[in-house]
Amino acid sequence: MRNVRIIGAPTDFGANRRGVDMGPSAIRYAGLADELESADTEPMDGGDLFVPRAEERDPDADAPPDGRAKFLGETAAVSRQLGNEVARALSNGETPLVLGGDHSVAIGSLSGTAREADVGAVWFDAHADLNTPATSPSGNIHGMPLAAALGIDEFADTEWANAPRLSPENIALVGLRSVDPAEQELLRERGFAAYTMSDIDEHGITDVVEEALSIATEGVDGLHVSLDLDWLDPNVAPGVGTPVRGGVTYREAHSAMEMVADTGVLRSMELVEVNPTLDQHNETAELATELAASAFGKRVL
Ligand code: 4U7
Ligand code: MN
Ligand code: MN
Ligand code: MN
Repeated sequence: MRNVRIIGAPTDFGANRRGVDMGPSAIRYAGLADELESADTEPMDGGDLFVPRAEERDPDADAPPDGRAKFLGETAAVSRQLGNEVARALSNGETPLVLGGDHSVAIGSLSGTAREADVGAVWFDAHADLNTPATSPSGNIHGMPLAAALGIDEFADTEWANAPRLSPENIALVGLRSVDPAEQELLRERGFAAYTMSDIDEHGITDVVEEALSIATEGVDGLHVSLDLDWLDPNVAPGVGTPVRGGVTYREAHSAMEMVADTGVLRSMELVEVNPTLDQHNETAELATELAASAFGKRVL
């Protein structure tokens, strides 16, 4: 039986709408542990990491020389902690399930999961999260984690962000519908496997996710799944900070997560960007728990 190590990372300073720091609580209250048990796994809750409050810090205290990355020092501290927790869980034979928090927590998950093994990743998100401090329109680090983990540009020598064994050829982004100009250029130049909502319209969710998973798992030891709840349409996932219309449906999302389970190589996962203050009756957190169960192998029959 798979032991799932739940690690809460209640950040919200990586995003500009406050409230995603309540994500870990909302996801737990929505019944995460029961859902994971129904997927025949053994949930082990490690509690939450210490995360400073935005109110007590100056967002620009550690601003980079060019461009903007708000709360850079705080993000570095959380990433280091989380990287170590993820690596520790893996070395105990557990599967880390990180609960965000905003998507900047992916920096820590990726750095921890790609420390002792070659790892590929699928990024289920409306956004590409490939900005850097110089290209970011917002300065919010939740729009930068993939660039940070890959050491792109200004992130080349931020050692806390580095995911040493994450290979760029094994990254696939799925469900894109809001991509900034600099991100478009990066996606084209570096040749990441990127699938837009139009690709899903045209080829269907199963073909797209099958291709994404085969790219992400080719020749690596394990798969990291980053699930930003804004991947789904805001009609089914209203409780997110940066909703974008035209996302995947409830069934498409489950289908994708079931395909993740079928790879048999899921190594680590995160559920991010759940914002209970914008939600209706905690339904986005509930959805997150159900999708996690599907990814961990829950089946009807
Ligand atoms: B999320 C944005 F400009 N690209 O960088 C930015 F549109 O983790 C949004 O995917 C980032 O929710 C969204 O600020 C980050 C913006
Ligand atoms: Mn994201
Ligand atoms: Mn997003
Ligand atoms: Mn096509």
